[in-house]
Amino acid sequence: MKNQRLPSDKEEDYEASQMASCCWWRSAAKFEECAKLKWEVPPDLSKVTPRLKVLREMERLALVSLEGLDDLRHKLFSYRCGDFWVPTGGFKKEEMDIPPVNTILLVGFHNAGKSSLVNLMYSVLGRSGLVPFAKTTSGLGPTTMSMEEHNVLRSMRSGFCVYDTMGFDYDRVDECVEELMEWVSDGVHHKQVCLSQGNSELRKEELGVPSFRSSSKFAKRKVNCVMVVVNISEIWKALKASDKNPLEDIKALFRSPALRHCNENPILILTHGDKLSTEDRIESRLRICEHLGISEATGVYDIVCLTEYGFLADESDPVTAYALTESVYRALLISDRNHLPKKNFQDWALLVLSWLMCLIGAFFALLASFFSKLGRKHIRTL
Ligand SMILES: Nc1nc2c(ncn2[C@@H]2O[C@H](COP(=O)(O)OP(=O)(O)OP(=O)(O)O)[C@@H](O)[C@H]2O)c(=O)[nH]1
Ligand SMILES: [Mg+2]
Repeated sequence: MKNQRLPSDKEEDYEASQMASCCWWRSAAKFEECAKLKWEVPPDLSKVTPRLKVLREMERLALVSLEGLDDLRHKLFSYRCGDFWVPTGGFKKEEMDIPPVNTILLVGFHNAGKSSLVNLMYSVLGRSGLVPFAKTTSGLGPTTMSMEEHNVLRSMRSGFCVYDTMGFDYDRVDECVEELMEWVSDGVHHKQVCLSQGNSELRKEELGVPSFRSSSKFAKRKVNCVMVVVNISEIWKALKASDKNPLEDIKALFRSPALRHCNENPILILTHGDKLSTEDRIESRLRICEHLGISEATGVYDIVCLTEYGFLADESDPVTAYALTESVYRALLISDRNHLPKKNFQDWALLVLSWLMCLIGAFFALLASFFSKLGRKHIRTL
């Protein structure tokens, strides 16, 4: 659709009708108020309720999407890891420990839409058309069985990669959070099996033993930023049935100490919004953000991965395409802000010294236990 040539006035009409169909929030109650507030000088900030903030944020995305998408996409294309780093703490860039690529980890519960989000990234950022790269689920079982590294720009010079992970289980949140801690503290690699999730032996078989063995050859990546993907329609349905458990589980995941390692707050991606009415879609976003204790308008993106017709939203929906691109851009800003200085000689010396102290401590503990046993034996023989 984007490649069709139309006379300029028809092109404008087409763009206007296309925008109208993408701007689902404009039919919301209070939208008029949002528009009125825009023209108020100075704006009365006491009138800006959380609902109006969401509407304003959606309007912002719509406003910049047509002009800004190509610009932002170009920034991602030419991006090299560390480009968004800003000098802090008196260090030079070459003194910082900047990896070859930044790693964005997608996490969420089963069926949230993580793999669909990856496919949408390929489509919007990698201009791959509608070729699905990540396998999505249609049945009951989890589809993504191991970590999958994706270079969504499909470029050899890409400065970031995206990791699709296996969906978590609502019944086993504690285990999931523990495993997430391991991913964040130890790093992740392509084809890494998610062991705490269900039957790991079965999973190894499904992955194929040779590929499982060779998986250790894939580069280990430090997680630089996390995106939590949430099926907003699932949460809303549970809330309507007075079941707060899924919302609590999302909170346990979102606020887990593991995610505090990388950045202040993970980025929140809300999917499946197309399954809700406009009012429910806004209301559920407000409820989720309030429960998580985060702003409803910053660092949160409502991204429909699949339209009601089963197609990827891609560029035919400029607002979705822009929101997706901005979420990746934000993830890279966060990643580059959190690089640490390289270890210097003093750090290495301290590390070696601490290991040495541990060894000496263990040696003396061993000696103590040996001699105490010897002493007891000696007393018994007397
Ligand atoms: N209507 C609608 N369907 C979606 C959306 N996102 C994903 N889906 C569908 O939801 C189902 C689950 O999507 P996946 O992308 O496989 O979810 P996942 O999080 O990768 O699931 P696991 O790999 O099992 O953890 C698929 O049938 C998708 O087509 C969305 O925004 N709207
Ligand atoms: Mg998946």
